[in-house]
Amino acid sequence: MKFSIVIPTYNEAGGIEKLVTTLADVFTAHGLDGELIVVDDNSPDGTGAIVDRLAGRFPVRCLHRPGKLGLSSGVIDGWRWARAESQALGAIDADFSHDPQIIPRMVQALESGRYGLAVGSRYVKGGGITNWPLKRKVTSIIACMLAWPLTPIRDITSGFLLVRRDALAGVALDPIGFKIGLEVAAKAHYGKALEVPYVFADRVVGESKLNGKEITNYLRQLRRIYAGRILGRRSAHSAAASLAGAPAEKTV
Ligand SMILES: Nc1nc2c(ncn2[C@@H]2O[C@H](COP(=O)(O)OP(=O)(O)O)[C@@H](O)[C@H]2O)c(=O)[nH]1
Ligand SMILES: [Mg+2]
Repeated sequence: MKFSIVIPTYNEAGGIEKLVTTLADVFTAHGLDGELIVVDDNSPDGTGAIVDRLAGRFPVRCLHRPGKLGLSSGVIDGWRWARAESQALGAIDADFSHDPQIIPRMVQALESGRYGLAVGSRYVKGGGITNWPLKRKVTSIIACMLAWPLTPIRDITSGFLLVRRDALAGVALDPIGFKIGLEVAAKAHYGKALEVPYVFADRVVGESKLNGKEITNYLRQLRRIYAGRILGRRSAHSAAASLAGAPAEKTV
């Protein structure tokens, strides 16, 4: 199965080359036909230029956006830009928090035909979190619990996922905030989902972009999804964007 994985970046110059080469090695070692799409929001540290230099040697392309437009909207724009042959679309953070070594299992899950969505999960047996402060662990668990009524997926705030492309057909994904995994899990037509355990490691290079605004965005996103469910509609918000069409350069 051919697939495309988006890496959203904002100031990830310290680790992006290592991540691209590591992912390319994983693809080669497992005979996987994966494409990498870095969506860079004009990072002041030059992340996008680094990726452009890697593009000839590795299966990677960079979508340059003009400014910081948000994580979820970056993933959605990257998916729109994915090569036509890819039957699955994914996302992984640029900071090595998500373990690239589980990608072959995620691909296998979709290839088996039993699952339409594979989620890298901290909250199933075998998964976990290292070196996160207690405050962040508690915030993450509460964030997940707020979404548990929506799906059986435990790690609903995970941004590490692979989904069948056809599961997104006609689905209006809301580009708000950080939690693209929640959008997909709550709205896409994927049938069954598999949570693949991994141990989340806090970044060692660069800085987290999660802030109070993103926490508010998450609560707004949840409110829209719950409202959509209650009203019997898939999405309750007019800003929602389907995957059809070219990636927006400004707002989605
Ligand atoms: N393109 C883009 N990427 C972003 C943006 N905000 C965060 N990211 C990327 O999204 C990923 C997760 O962000 P991070 O700061 O590590 O969040 P945390 O893991 O929740 O602390 C990283 O690869 C970031 O570089 C954004 O506004 N635009
Ligand atoms: Mg991170």
